[in-house]
Amino acid sequence: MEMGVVMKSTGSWYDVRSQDGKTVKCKIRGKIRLKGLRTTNPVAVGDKVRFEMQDEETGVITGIEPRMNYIVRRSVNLSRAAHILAANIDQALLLVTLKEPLTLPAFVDRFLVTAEAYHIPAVLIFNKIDIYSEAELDTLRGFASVYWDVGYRCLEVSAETGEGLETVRKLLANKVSLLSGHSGVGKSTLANAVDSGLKLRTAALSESFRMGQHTTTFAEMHPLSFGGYVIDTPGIKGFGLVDFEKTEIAERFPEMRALMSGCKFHNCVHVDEPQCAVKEAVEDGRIAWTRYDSYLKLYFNNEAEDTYRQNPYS
Ligand SMILES: Nc1nc2c(ncn2[C@@H]2O[C@H](COP(=O)(O)OP(=O)(O)OP(=O)(O)O)[C@@H](O)[C@H]2O)c(=O)[nH]1
Ligand SMILES: [Mg+2]
Ligand SMILES: [Zn+2]
Repeated sequence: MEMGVVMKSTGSWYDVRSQDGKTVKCKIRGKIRLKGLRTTNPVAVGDKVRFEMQDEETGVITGIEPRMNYIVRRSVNLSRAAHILAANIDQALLLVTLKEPLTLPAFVDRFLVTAEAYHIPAVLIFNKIDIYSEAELDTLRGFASVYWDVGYRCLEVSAETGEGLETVRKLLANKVSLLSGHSGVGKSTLANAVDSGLKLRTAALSESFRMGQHTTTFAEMHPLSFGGYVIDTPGIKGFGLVDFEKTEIAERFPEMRALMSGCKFHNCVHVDEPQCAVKEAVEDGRIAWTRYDSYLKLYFNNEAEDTYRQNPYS
């Protein structure tokens, strides 16, 4: 028996990197199920697994080590089953662009709420800053300041010009980092730009639209030449939450969590209760209305909003 880490999962085959650094194609033997969690993928990228060689080249996964954490999303339109994006990650980097393509606050907030739920530090990477006009940069910075104020680290970068990439390298070094964000925000391009040893496939937006699919089609973990790993993932459209109690949602907004004890009612859900410290903070601007709006959408399960068409920044 050997131990390894799942680097890639393509349906029924998994690339497992063994401790001596070789990659073995593995299948799963029988049923591997985690208690409680109904997922479309029993084994995810980042999972530490036990495997046995079956023949010279291929192996069989016989068990998974307990996960330190995992980040999960619910398929928005399909089966609504949970999909584990990755397991055992140190941090989640969300790439955000306000154009080409447009990323909405509701999407960012859903992602952050999920990361909070699994206690995974999240960083917002504003990529493609080379394509913004001065006025658009102002809008971008206003948007970023909302998250900065809450306590999230925000970086402005350009995978194209190289701006900000040294900071990204420092952030990634010796950690396992998940790269997430809509299709076309530049996840694979950024990975290639920080580590010239990586040769991930990228494509212009128009191309990937024409192809009707994402350029990156499977999550894959890549070792970085300067230490650590990045997990490049296919772009996601919507981000459905999994298994949340309604009363837990506000706790996933750090700025609401900090004020909740000031609400008159201990079971306040910050919707229409009187003397609600959260609503008061929204009214006087200490909590951003976009964040509160995202909270309400989550609270009322209004998922369609993730993909609406109008541009709230214009
Ligand atoms: N101008 C500019 N273009 C960029 C930047 N980063 C990426 N791009 C371009 O954006 C397009 C999409 O980049 P990808 O890296 O394929 O995007 P992705 O997020 O990996 O997309 P999926 O794999 O479909 O999820 C490509 O044409 C890149 O060249 C940037 O900082 N500035
Ligand atoms: Mg990609
Ligand atoms: Zn309240």
